Amino acid sequence: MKNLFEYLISGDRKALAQAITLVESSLPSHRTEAEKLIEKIVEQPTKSIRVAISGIPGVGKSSFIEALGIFLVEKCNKKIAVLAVDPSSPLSGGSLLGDKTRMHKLSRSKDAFVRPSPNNQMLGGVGLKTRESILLCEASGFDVILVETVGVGQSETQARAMVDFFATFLLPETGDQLQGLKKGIIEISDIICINKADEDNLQKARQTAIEYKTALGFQNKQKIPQKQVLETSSFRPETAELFWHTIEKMEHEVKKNGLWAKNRELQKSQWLKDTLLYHYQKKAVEEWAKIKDDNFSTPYKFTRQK
Ligand SMILES: Nc1nc2c(ncn2[C@@H]2O[C@H](COP(=O)(O)OP(=O)(O)O)[C@@H](O)[C@H]2O)c(=O)[nH]1
Ligand SMILES: [Mg+2]
Repeated sequence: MKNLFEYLISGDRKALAQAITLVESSLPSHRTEAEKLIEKIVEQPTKSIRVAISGIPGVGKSSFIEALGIFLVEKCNKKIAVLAVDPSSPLSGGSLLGDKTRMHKLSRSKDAFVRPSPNNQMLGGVGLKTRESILLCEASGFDVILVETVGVGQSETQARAMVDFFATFLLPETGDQLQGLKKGIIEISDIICINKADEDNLQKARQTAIEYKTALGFQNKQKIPQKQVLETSSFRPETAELFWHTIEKMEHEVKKNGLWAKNRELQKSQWLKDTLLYHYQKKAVEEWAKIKDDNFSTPYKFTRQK
């Protein structure tokens, strides 16, 4: 009889779902099994590309992923996996459900796999399980892994360290409220998408795109890959196509000059860091629960003894 690993690499959909559930489980026996499985699959060669789609809730990430995914499946003959990381999911329980319905056609395609990643309270938790899920999707034969993530603080930095290319989605809004955001977004992103560039928003989107292009400035001309600002809309499939051609061009450039491999090494190093953080934080919580001493005015003595 075939085992989970064999079913997984043969592209069996149920095995992939089962394997992701296994890596998401916090039961120690599942953890051991999950680690063995991951150790086995990293030996497999993969040809995948990992792309993060980041932005505030409501900016249109899921709708755009639906348009992009359908283009990739139907026109490029690709197999697409979508992992949605939503750190706010316990609060906005409906949003992941919403995502599935926004990706209605894609989730039913035989060449697509759509999976929300649950929140994990622990530092490094979200990153760890998503990274492992990416590896599982790759082992299962998916060519493109899209990671949908809410662009806030730590989750954004974590997602950046898991992918080959990072796209930030913004709404067409010009003016001062954007100024503070620009630097961080520009640093972290390969592509900035001014989304919902359609209907009444077209003019405003163009204006916003100009602002971001100006903010990118001359320096960007010497960069590899050059950061891009695009006007996108899930109502305009040609913008999903443009998005993908932009990614392909960047992929070609970074593969040519060795940055691709370097970035994958960084991703691996960050995986180690997240794993250590996860491990030691768990240990710290255990230790904290054991400390009965309530005779202290500051907690420093507990770390000084080490
Ligand atoms: N005008 C316009 N509305 C959009 C577009 N994409 C999504 N929306 C709407 O914006 C809302 C949020 O979309 P969703 O894809 O769930 O955003 P997410 O939270 O970033 O994943 C929904 O009501 C969509 O119908 C777009 O390209 N143009
Ligand atoms: Mg969404």
